Formats: sequence, C-alpha cells, structure tokens
Amino acid sequence: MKDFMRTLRLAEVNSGASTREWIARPGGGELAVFSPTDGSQIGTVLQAGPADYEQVAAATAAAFREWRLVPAPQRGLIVREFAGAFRDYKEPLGKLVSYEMGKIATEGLGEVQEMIDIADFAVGLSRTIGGPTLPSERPGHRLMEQWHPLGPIGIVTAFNFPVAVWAWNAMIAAICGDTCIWKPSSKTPLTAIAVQHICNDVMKAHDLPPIFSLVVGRGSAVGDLMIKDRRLPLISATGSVRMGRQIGEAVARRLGRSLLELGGNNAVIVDASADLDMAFNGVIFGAVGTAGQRCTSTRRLFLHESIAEGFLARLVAAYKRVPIGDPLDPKTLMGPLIDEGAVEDMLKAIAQAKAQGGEVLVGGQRLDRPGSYVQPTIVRGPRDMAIVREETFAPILYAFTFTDIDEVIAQHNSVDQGLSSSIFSRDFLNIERFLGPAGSDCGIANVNAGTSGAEIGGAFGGEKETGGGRESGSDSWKLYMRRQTNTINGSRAMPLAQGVQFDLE
Ligand code: UN1
Repeated sequence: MKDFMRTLRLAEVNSGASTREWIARPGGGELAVFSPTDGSQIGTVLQAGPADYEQVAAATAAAFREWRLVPAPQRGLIVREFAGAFRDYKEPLGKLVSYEMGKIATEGLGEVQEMIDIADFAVGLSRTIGGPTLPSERPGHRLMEQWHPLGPIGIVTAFNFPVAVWAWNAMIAAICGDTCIWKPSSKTPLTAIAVQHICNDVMKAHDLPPIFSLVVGRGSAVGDLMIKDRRLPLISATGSVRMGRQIGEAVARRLGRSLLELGGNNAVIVDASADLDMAFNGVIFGAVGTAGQRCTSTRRLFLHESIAEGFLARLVAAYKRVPIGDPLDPKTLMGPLIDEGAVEDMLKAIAQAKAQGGEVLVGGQRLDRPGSYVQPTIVRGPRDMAIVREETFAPILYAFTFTDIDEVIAQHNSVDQGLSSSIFSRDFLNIERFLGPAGSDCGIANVNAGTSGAEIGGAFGGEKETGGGRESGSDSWKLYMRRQTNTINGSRAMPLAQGVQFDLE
C-alpha cells in the first residue's frame, strides 16, 4: 500500500457505507478497485446494499431535522473545520486522486484545492444568504422572502472529479442547512472513502449529527433507491447525458428537483486577431489536460483560415512532445484514461471519424505499456462528421477552419451539448458577438481563456443536453434551499390585494 493511502487510513475500513461510523458488514457485494496507472488492483470495497442505503438515508434524514435548526453562520464555522481538514490532507488526498483516477499530480492537488476553495466560499456565504424585502401594495404590510433549508439531498458524482464536485455540492448544502448522501462513481470509491474518513473525524470532534454520509454501491441497487427516494427533495448528479436523462426522469416523476451537470462538447474559436501564443496554451491545456476527461475539455477547435495552417502545425508538433506516463511523476503532463473501456471508446471514435472523412493529423493510437495510456489526437475533419456531435471522454480534438464569425458561431452552437466555450480574439466586435444573446449558447463562455479550469466563484453548468444545472459559486446556493414568500400585516386593517372587497357585514 502506498504511503499516501496509509495516511488516509484506507486500510482501516473495508466498507463503502458510512453515517459518521462505518457500517461493519454492508451487504452490496465486493467492488474491486483498479489504478489506471498500471491496471493493477489497488483495493477492494464492500459496497452498500439496499438495507445499508436505508440505514444511511434514515440517519441523513434524522440529521437534517437537527442541522436545519443550527444558525447558518454557525454552520459556516463547522464548514470552516472541514476546510481546515481538507488543507491538512491536501497532499495525500491529491495523490490518491491521481493514483485512482489518473490525472497528473498538479491536477490532483488542484482538485483538492477546489474543495478547499468552495469550503472557504461557503463559509463566507453562510453570513450572506437571505432574501429581499419587497414593496407591498397594501398599507402597513411587509412582503419578504426567506430561504429555508431544503432537506437531506443526494449527490451523485463522476470519476473524473472524484472529490471536488462532491465538495461543490456538499459545502454549499451544509451552510444551507441540508444534509447529504453521496454516491460516488464506482470507478473511484477510494477517494470518496478517504474524504468520508476526514469528514467523520470532523463530525465526531464537533459532536455533529451525520451531515455527510456515503454509499458506495451499484447504480442499479443504491443509485436507483436514492433517485426514487421521496425523502430527498434534491438530487444533484454529474455524469453522462444518458445517466442524466434516467435520473432527471425518475426525479421528475416524483416532482423532486434535480441539478444536472452532464456532458459537454466544448469548442474554442481562434480568430484572425488572436494572440496565438495564448490561444495555443489555452487549447493545449483544454484538450490534452486531464487526458481530455473533463466535462469542460476542449473537443472542437475552429481556426480562422488565415492562421489555421501555422497554428495546426504548431499544435501537431507539440502533441508529439507531450510527456505521457505515470501521473505521479512530476514530469508527466498526460496520465492514462480511466480504464480499458475508455480506451476502446476513444479508438472507436477515431475509427468513426476516419470513416466519416476525418484525417488524423497526430496521435490516434494506444501506447504499448501497462495501464490505459493513449496518444493525444487531432483529427481534421469535414464539418459534417457525425462523430463531432458526440462527447467522447478522451483527448481527441476535432479541428476545422472558418472565415465568417457568424457562421462559426452557428457551427459552434450546432451540437446538442452546451457546457463551455471560448474565443481567442483581440477584436472587440467578435468578442461582443460571441458573448451576446446570439453568441455562444453555453453556460460558460470565456474570452482569451480556455474552456476548462473554471474557478469555483462562478456558477458552473450548461444548457441544452448538459442539463441546465448550476453548481458551485454565484447564487447556486438557491437550489439547495426552499424559498418562502411571507406577507406580514402590521396594520390594524385587513385589506385584500388587487383591491378586492369581501365584506360580509
Ligand atoms: C467536470 O469536469 O465535471 O472547470 C468539472 C473545470 C473544473 C471542473 C470540471 N473546475 O474544468
């Protein structure tokens, strides 16, 4: 066992279900955990079964009844303790993220930094959340809004951000007075168990009810119970469009609220005026970073005809030099894909692109070494390649040329997903076009900054098949609370609104 796994006390539990204390013998069967760095098995987790889910859900619902009564600024002080614990464990947890998920060391640490950042943000928010007082049309009346805790909520996360996205939800939910059940990806249960350990320590030290709980288990078992569970007014889920559709439908059927953070098909436009060095750096990180496994990864590149050939030649040369290998080696810039299935999906997409007229400019192969390593790949294609409409979770960049800004924006918007987008330009008119109402149709639109690597302070999420949810910063907290409109009559009369008269005497 690696040192950082020992620091995170992963050997001390073999269970994937916890409500402050680990459930000794959960009944959901064994889950083998593999590292994509070399394909070896690095752990076995005993998963939660239906009875364990029920135990966790009941405890989370009971904890909500207490937690909602704690004043928000005091909830913030507790979240500050979680932020401190994440700081203490940043290094081993970041390494575990790299080891279990495959992202490079600096990105693994960056992911834990994102947990710390959102926790700090939530602490501040705990003293500002609230609603307006609005003018009443009736004399002596007050019309106002309150935001109350919503309930116990369910959080479903994906393998690619195995800890940060949970924190986006959990830290905000906690200051809002909600309690959380987390179902992590079955591909990355160890990072979730490590985080739950850290949380259990904080909860025990402050004698808190189980405000954060964990169920590692099969989607068809605990996942299904969770999305149908009427005790959970909100399900926040990150994953594929297919998964989001299932969750969205199940939650809508019981008229619950869902917050969906689904696939992206993010593009960068580089116009004739762009600073090409900046554009180059933005595209490389967006397309190659995290081995193309961010929902914000750059998948499409639109280059103005006048700069296209030189820019592509530079990219192709750089792609050949990308240091690929063990993500924990500080020299590595691209680690492995998550598993063999991901490698197959990538190779299938490349074969389809070729069949549809695409030309592979660089990459296109898997590497001949243990682990799920592939070459970052650029495909230059005819615009109508059908594969471009799909999100393949791999480092494939489809490149196209354009001449007209309106035409390229239309092309940019022609896919089903709407998460992130960016333009590299020094042309004010093009920038304004891109940001305007007829511009990018995505939830995130950047100028001279890449599609990935958003800060926590903004609302994160996208339109169309990306699901419409917003998480993390800005006023995303509102989704974790229930709004109540109050009319308070401080006069001695009882006038009705709209001037309605209803006098019986
Ligand atoms: C994701 O890929 O699901 O903006 C989240 C980014 C990161 C989060 C990505 N801060 O790329």
